[in-house]
Amino acid sequence: MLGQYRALWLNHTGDLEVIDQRYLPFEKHVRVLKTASDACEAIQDMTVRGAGVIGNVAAFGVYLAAREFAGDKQKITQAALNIRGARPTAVNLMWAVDKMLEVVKHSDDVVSDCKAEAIRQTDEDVKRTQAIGIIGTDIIESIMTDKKINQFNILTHCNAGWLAIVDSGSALAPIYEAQKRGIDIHVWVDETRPRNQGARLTAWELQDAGIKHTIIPDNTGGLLMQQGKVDMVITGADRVALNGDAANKIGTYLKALAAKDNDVPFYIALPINTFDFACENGVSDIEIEQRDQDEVHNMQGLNTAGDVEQVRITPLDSQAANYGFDVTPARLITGLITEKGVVEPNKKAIGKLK
Ligand code: RI2
Repeated sequence: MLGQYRALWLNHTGDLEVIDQRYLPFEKHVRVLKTASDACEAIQDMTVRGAGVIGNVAAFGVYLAAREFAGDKQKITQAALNIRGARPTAVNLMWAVDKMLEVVKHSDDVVSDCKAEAIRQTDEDVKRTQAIGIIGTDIIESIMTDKKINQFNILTHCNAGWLAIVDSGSALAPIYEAQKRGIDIHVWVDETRPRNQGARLTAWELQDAGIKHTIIPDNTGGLLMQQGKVDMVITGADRVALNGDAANKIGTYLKALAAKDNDVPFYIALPINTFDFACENGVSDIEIEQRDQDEVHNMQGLNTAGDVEQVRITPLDSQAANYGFDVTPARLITGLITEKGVVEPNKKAIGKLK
């Protein structure tokens, strides 16, 4: 298995190796990152993605800068700030770089201390995701008991699995834990246009783990909820504000609206470093990334000869808009599943986690 369920690792020369997620599920490529600008580019071009893994690659990127600039704190800091600006929405990126900058500031052995801190941050994520898995699965079990059902249908959007945060993901962590507990679980996988992280990455992860799943076009969830075919919606998050509003992949908000209208529990799973305690109001204050319109115009897939090919799917002269994220208001969220337990989406409860 690629990366043994980690999306990134250091190789024997101290370079960072990452699974190049742009090629999955058709091809398996590992990309080697040797410099801070390699790390920055890998975040921007979405070689790596997912809030947690973006944070980890950023942290290792600062270590790569420390190595490249032989401990020159001024140059390392400039490189770290470039990485910090690589993508605007996922707050784990800023959180990780700020921690690294603290290390840079106070260290007498910057290269080795940066390396140790990046490893520590990544290892901490493993523990966080495992706790999220256990807490989330307890919720699944209690819904199953209440509804007296033997099979659990869960809907997820985008990819918040081990490719997104090591090593069992945020939203997918309870699904992996449910499988371990022998729960009969089935996952509705939103394809997640335009980059198809659901159809390409979540489906790949679930297939690899032997978990039952069905890929659905993004607009299918409402119908399935009306028909009683969804017991819970769970997604990851890129940034959650102090008031409980949650930024996640574009389309999440519409799923939350449909869930509310159909009394389906809607949970967001996130490690505590995905909270932005300085952001009072998510809907008005979280910056939404806008990406190149070519991601909407073009799709990549296997042609009939079995080769990966990119095709244009829109009229040549049409314009497209490509907003990467939306913000789900706290009032639509049933609960925030964190490594410290289930947190109510409001300022009072979130403020206690600071
Ligand atoms: P974790 C993704 O964005 C999605 O919004 C997804 O829910 C999130 O990152 C997962 O991150 P993108 O980076 O919460 O694919 O699992 O644009 O860390």
